[in-house]
Amino acid sequence: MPRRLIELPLLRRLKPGLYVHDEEALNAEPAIELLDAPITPVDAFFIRNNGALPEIAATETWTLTLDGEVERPAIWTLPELQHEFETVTVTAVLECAGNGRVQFSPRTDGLQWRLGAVGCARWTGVRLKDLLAHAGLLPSAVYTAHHSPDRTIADEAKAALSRGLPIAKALSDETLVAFAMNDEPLPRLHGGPLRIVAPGFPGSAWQKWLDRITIRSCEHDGEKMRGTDYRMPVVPMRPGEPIDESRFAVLTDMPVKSLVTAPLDGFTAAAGTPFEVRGFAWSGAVPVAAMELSSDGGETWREVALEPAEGAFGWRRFCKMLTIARTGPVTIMARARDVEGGVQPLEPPWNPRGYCNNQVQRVAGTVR
Ligand SMILES: Nc1nc2c(c(=O)[nH]1)N[C@H]1C(S)=C(S)[C@@H](COP(=O)(O)O)O[C@H]1N2
Ligand SMILES: [Mo]
Repeated sequence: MPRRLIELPLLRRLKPGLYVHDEEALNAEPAIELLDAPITPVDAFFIRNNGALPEIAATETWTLTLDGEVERPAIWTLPELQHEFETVTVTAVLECAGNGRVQFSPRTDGLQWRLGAVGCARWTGVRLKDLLAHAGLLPSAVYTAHHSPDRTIADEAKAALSRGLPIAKALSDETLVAFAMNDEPLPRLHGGPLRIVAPGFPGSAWQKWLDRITIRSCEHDGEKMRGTDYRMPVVPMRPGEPIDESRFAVLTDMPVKSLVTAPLDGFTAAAGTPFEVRGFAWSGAVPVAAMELSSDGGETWREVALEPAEGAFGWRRFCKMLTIARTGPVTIMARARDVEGGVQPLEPPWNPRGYCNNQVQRVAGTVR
């Protein structure tokens, strides 16, 4: 299918240095060192597509329809949205639920993401709740359904992804219909002209190329909302256990997590000489409380300071000078804790599709 591969040079030009997992649907992630900035630049931001990139007509002719369980269905062009509703900016982490999947053992289906399917950006748009208020939600409204023109690679008739939000999340202040990323028009690779921004929810809930929102009276059951797609077992499962899909629930808030952006795996440090350990901590709905590092295989942990986030859904930087006296191999371990006591585990809870791996990160190096 050569017409899809045409997009690969575009990706290489716009995002040099990303590791491309899949050329047909364009899935790519940056090396960890590219994530060492408080606001992830667009050219370092991962891309996740479940289908082919859609053909996008000019931004000015793009429309968003809102219908379903509402009193007054509506349709807006992008300029109309921008003029009729207040524009707000939210800084938020966008993370694919499959980020870190490669660390699951036994291996699970799905793209074998390393640790780079995450970034923190400034998202600008209108509040979804303002659009819903304008249309007037009926009492029967319980879920949103989001639609886009992108189609599955194997089947042109099938939507690549159609996800939705519980109505409470749709009505939250932070949930946007966004048209800009890092103060620039939302790039096409990130869903421009319009996408959902659902801070704290997995990336799959951040529908790209949004052209219709239908309000539903039941949980949405669109593409990638059924079976084990972006759903987790309600009670933890053992590998090999039979799958009972009725005991799976849609992924909502992401767990507490952190990323060490320096030093990198394979680093060397001089004995007795300080070197900097730094990175970010974030979580879904429950705020981050603390960040801890260990350099002795997890025997002892020391708390390190976290800088304030840019808003409730941004990530928080930590920077700590470490000095290790003894020469030989060393592993730095990092874990964040949330205000409810949730902490990154040593082993991620295994699940059939490899979602939500928030295991303690290990960075191995040598002290000389
Ligand atoms: N229309 C559409 N929206 C989508 C997807 C998709 O395949 N199609 N993928 C989702 C998933 S799984 C993720 S992780 C994020 C990734 O957003 P990004 O490509 O801007 O990083 O987009 C989400 N929105
Ligand atoms: Mo994702």
